[in-house]
Amino acid sequence: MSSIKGPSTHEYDGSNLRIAIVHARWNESVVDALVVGALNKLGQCGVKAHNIVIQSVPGSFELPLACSRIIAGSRTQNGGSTGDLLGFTSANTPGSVADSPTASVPFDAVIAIGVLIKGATMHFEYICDSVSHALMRTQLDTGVPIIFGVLTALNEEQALERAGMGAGMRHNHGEDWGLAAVEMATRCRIWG
Ligand code: DLZ
Repeated sequence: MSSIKGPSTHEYDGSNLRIAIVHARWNESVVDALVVGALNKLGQCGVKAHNIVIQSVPGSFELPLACSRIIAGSRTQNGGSTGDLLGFTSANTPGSVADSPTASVPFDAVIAIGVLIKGATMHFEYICDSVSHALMRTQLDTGVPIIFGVLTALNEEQALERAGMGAGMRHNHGEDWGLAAVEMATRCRIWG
């Protein structure tokens, strides 16, 4: 049976947009698939490879601060490498798009990607709650759309399915996040 879930698709032209992807490294194989899904959609929407910056952080708990600093850094830096924004290198980024030299142009949107899988303790609940609230607060404080690419899965199977890696559902939610980034970035330019 087909599903009614998900946004209706409306593709926007991303050829003038600058997008950052910030991803956690916990549950890395699933995260990598989601990042590739997002990259594929960004590419299909015309976002140029040199306008996509990828940074990683240890776990999902670190995503909000990283998004905040990356947005602030892109507003103040004067050229140079995006690796300077957080002091990271591109060594552990998945997919074919690595950190690239950038102009001093602010990001139009940031996609925050992480995979939280429930364990035996309350860790999951605390991180899910704090990360979702902090990402929302960061996008409202900065005015830059932050796409919520954090899977909050009750088990590994749920996470794999949502990254297009499961036995059943093959949809990769990273693709939705890529589309959402381009749409929100475009709309925010129009709204001013
Ligand atoms: C500690 C932890 C645990 C138990 N589980 C996850 C997870 O499923 N997904 C994830 O992205 N990160 C996890 N982490 C790491 C925390 O997000 C964070 O990196 C550490 O607590 C250090 O602040």
